[in-house]
Amino acid sequence: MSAPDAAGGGDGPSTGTATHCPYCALQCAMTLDPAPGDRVPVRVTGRDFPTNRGGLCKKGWTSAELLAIPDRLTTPLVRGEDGELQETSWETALDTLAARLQELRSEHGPDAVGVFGGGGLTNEKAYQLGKFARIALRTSRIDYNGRFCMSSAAAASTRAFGIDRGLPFPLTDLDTADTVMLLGSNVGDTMPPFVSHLQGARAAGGLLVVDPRRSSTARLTEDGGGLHVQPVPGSDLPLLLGLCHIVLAERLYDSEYVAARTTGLSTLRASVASWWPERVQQATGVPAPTLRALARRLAEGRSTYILTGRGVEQHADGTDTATAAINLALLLGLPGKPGSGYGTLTGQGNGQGGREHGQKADQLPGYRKITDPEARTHVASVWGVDADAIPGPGVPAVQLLQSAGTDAGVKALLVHGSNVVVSAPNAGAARAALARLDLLVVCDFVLSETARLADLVLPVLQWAEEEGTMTNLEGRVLRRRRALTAPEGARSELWIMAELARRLDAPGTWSLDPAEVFDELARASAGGLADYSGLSHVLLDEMSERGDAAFWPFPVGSTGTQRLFDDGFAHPDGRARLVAVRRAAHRRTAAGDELTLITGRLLEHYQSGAQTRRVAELNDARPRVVAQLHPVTAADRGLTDGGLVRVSNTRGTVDAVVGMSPDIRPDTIFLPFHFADAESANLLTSDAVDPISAMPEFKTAIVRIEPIRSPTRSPARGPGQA
Ligand SMILES: Nc1nc2c(c(=O)[nH]1)N[C@H]1C(S)=C(S)[C@@H](COP(=O)(O)OP(=O)(O)OC[C@H]3O[C@@H](n4cnc5c(=O)[nH]c(N)nc54)[C@H](O)[C@@H]3O)O[C@H]1N2
Ligand SMILES: Nc1nc2c(c(=O)[nH]1)N[C@H]1C(S)=C(S)[C@@H](COP(=O)(O)OP(=O)(O)OC[C@H]3O[C@@H](n4cnc5c(=O)[nH]c(N)nc54)[C@H](O)[C@@H]3O)O[C@H]1N2
Ligand code: SF4
Ligand SMILES: [Mo]
Repeated sequence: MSAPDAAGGGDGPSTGTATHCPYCALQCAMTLDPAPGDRVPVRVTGRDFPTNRGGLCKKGWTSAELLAIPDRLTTPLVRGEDGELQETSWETALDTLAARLQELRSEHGPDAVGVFGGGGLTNEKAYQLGKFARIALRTSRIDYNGRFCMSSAAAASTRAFGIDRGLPFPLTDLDTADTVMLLGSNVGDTMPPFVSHLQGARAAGGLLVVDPRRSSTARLTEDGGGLHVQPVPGSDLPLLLGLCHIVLAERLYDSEYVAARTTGLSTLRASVASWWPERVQQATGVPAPTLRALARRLAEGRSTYILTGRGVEQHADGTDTATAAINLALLLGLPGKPGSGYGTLTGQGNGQGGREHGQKADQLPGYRKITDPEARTHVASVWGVDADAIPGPGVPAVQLLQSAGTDAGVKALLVHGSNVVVSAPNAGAARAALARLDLLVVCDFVLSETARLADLVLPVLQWAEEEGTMTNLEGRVLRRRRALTAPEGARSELWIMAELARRLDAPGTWSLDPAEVFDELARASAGGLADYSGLSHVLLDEMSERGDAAFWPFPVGSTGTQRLFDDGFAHPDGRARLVAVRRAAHRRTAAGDELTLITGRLLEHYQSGAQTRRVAELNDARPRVVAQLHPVTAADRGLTDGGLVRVSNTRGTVDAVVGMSPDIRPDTIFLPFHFADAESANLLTSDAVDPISAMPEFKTAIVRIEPIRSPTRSPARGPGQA
């Protein structure tokens, strides 16, 4: 790698490059300085910034390792006749790919080619990918991994508020809160610097955590008299229906606010009438007095926030559950009232921007609907095509993957920024679907497990090697800056799209300059819900020099929007909708000796682990999959701490190390999903989806466990790691 060019960045005293972490949506600010002679090309320092206040988690501190990984891809790889991936030139790779795409298109029609994007892509790449799919490939079949992440919360926010910005307020608003309820969110591990924003609530004894595990976040309730409730996994909907019931029955709700700012109270009231606390206790395992205490604490707070994470959203009833959380917040009069609110914690680095600019099957840039004729006309004019040239809505991620290679599905798939064979639900079936494809193309900078299956692998730039923008969990648009030159051979995805578009005779312009692509994105988003039209790279740089923040919507002539709901909600009448939701009539629960499997994250690993399993310090700390099990459950099945357990169901089998811990319910087992192949938790998860959002059921599966008497592998690490 060549020397860093230490340009840019004003927020710190350092001369280095001011940028943000490659991983999660907190987008902690960091400075990258040249580290000559060191193994890593740049040194990472935390930079003062509202979300992280100079702090970084372990993943952030070690992120420069990624730039120096020994197995970095720098040459296109094509599957040879011997079945192995072998090096090829860019020219050959792109010529062959374009020809093959054209063949498949003329044989089966344009929808035979699909695109799978990612919430880690910059806004520029996400935007360009949506455009590339629609007018270069002319396919409707594009979706992305945000479907696995934010789709339920997004659907719930959209129907309640008319808009979806994960946090409709700056994160620092939480600092002075005295009451914060976190539902299915483990920020202690998933966004460690976030915890500093919970100080006020902790000090006031108002941190309320709902999680079937005593997670590191749940533990934060122990010092200040907060409350942790440990419901049966997947029972959050009845829990929230019950809290709404209590709030209404005990007249704890804000009747003035509800009358002035919402619609739908009478239907909501009827829908929760039968969810009295004793019935909820039965459904959730949470004692009725605790439910009452929770409701009262929420209502008593001077400054109260309700926040949801994936634990409540990644279910087949995730949209309704998030909706029930919003209903509770609305009854309490929180959204849009100073010092209180509702939000969902976006996960991926650009999980927010990634869901605004057209990677989603039903979406055009600016959070526009692809079925809206006006939106189509506007975007078509920016793209330089007729509105008719833009295909209609495609299919959501699970369907896109699982139908691959069938008559109804795509024959080719281009993957940008996701390691789907590890992270998709029912991973065995997903892998089989990918194997049916005529053509799998993966753009990545490492040979991820998905790239290993590809017919063609294209090596791309990473994080500190390119310019761009990210939109963090608050809707704050940030500059990601280049700190060093990419290794010879790796190419920007903007370049790949431009080269393919040219070979496919696509209309439109295909700039290689992220600043230009951003300007086009800004024009395409103008007038949409997520309006970026007043922004540019230059303005963002100037604003960060001054310490100003750019929250969308940011139309031309504005200064952006820190708090979304001060003057009303985004429905035409300005009111939020209370949406009555019901518990699904039937959901199979664990019976007999079955357990409920929940899945989630560890501090040290990120997502499919494609990146963090390559960082020595992180991988040494968590080298393999550990199943968190209650000691009583373990003893009952003859399992010992550090021994091996086989976890299985009709979909698959995972062998894991037993990590005994009293922090989990005895009827529940937890597996992190960061590990691959035979250790992949998703071999066990179901691809049943939420009917509204198409979010898969990652957070509850039914499994059986048994000890493995004669271990095939010896555990690499000792006990207690789950
Ligand atoms: N270290 C690390 N940090 C990350 C990521 C990562 O992979 N690793 N990924 C980023 C991304 S993309 C995301 S989306 C976020 C996710 O951030 P979180 O939502 O905080 O992460 P999870 O661990 O998936 O789930 C949170 C909690 O939900 C609980 N849970 C499971 N089932 C249920 C249930 O039925 N009900 C309730 N109430 N809780 C349940 C789990 O026990 C877990 O503690 O993290 C981001 N940050
Ligand atoms: N069981 C279970 N499964 C889950 C979840 C769960 O809680 N439980 N959570 C779900 C959630 S919330 C999410 S967000 C998904 C995430 O799961 P994935 O979509 O698999 O996410 P990553 O592991 O981040 O994969 C990103 C891949 O893209 C590469 N990459 C990074 N940046 C770029 C880029 O700019 N361009 C390109 N082309 N490639 C890039 C990385 O090297 C990596 O291989 O997993 C979902 N799966
Ligand atoms: S919390 Fe997220 S953004 Fe911050 S350093 Fe850790 S991974 Fe990076
Ligand atoms: Mo996510």
